[in-house]
Amino acid sequence: MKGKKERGLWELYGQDPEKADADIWQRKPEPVSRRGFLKKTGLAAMALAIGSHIPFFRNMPNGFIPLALAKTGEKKIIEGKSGLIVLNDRPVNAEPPPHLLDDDFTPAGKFFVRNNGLPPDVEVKADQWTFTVEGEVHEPLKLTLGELKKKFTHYTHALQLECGGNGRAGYYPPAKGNQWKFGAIGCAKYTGVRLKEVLEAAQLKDSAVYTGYYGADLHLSGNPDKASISRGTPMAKALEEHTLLAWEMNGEPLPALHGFPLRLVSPGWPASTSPKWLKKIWVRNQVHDGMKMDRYRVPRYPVRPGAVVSMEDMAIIESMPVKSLITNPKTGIQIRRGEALNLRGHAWAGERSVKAVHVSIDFGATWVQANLKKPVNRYAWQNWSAALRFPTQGYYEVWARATDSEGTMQPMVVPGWNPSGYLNNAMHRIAVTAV
Ligand SMILES: Nc1nc2c(c(=O)[nH]1)N[C@H]1C(S)=C(S)[C@@H](COP(=O)(O)O)O[C@H]1N2
Ligand SMILES: [Mo]
Repeated sequence: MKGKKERGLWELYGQDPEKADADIWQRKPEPVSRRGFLKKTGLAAMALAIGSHIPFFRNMPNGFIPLALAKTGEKKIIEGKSGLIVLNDRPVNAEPPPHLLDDDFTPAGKFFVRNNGLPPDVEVKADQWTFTVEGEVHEPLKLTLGELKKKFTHYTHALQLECGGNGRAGYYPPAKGNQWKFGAIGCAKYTGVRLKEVLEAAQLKDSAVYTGYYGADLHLSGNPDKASISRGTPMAKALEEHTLLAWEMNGEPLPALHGFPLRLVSPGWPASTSPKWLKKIWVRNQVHDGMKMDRYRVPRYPVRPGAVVSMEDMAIIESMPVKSLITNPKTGIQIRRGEALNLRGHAWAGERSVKAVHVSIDFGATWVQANLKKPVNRYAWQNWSAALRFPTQGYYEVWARATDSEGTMQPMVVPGWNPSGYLNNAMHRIAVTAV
């Protein structure tokens, strides 16, 4: 029989580390206060609830809920994806817990899926897939994927794609939409051609200012005249070297859920600007006004949580902000005191690069600089690692914080509330017990 001490923290409290990120942002104190923990905020009460002494207790921010006590979430499974947490099954939306994102390049089987509508049944051979370039161009194009592959130079880049709503679950009052935690980010190697070269072949008119993208997926209503989503970007983003019309992900044809046979990748921007099952590029003489162009916006100035903000006061999100993840170990690990814990993770910063990652084991009182690699190419996430030792036995948390090339740091707490819950780049943390 196992003694109480040998059973991990997680077993003791019925927590599964894979689910433990659910309330990592401290958004809801209720589940914890129900345990009578907040009422008796004392070292003894907290240590009792966690089942371990907390060496850096005095550094803990007032009212802070230890990760070990965070509320748990639900777990379901979807086909072709191992261990992803399904947030919705119609449309399909699923994300991996952070420790599944440990690979340098995210395999398709672990890559988050965000669908706004119903994916098409692609019946043609990949190379017979057609798409058009129209609007503010002198030479409208209708190309097959086969022709695209023949006519233009191929490039392979590792590119980060993050949903604008990644981290939405951290906002309070809650925003409508998928309650993404940390996993709506991935960095895969995409092979394709530069959108720039295709637009040049179509000869842009001077009036071209914005793109509008259309995919072959159906609106949830089934109405064929309605797009599920149709977003675009200013011309400058479309003309960047790393904006690819891609048909391969990690050396394989794009999987059905990720846009087979052709998608666009606008790296570093909200992934809603990276259409899957691409059928049409409409070059616009104004900001595109397609489906959900009114979404993916944030207030131009800080607003009170829960505020109603008018459309004039909202700006379209462009680059995603600086962020990092701890992908090894998995939260909830137990180690021997004095032994080195090898930490690994990734950091990225939208259009910028990451210049430093720091980690803390004392609730942010002191920080140690991690080893940080350069990106393999612009817009790839950067790998970081650190070896940490824990001075005494007890409950610790490892916090990670990235700083971008302009000196902007990730916030420790959830940043500015916004009505649709975008851009939560608060630090990631894991629970560690030293024995
Ligand atoms: N055609 C089409 N493209 C789309 C979407 C969609 O629903 N339909 N979702 C967008 C959003 S909001 C995101 S976050 C990314 C997700 O890409 P992934 O499913 O390959 O991770 O695809 C984008 N491209
Ligand atoms: Mo998204």
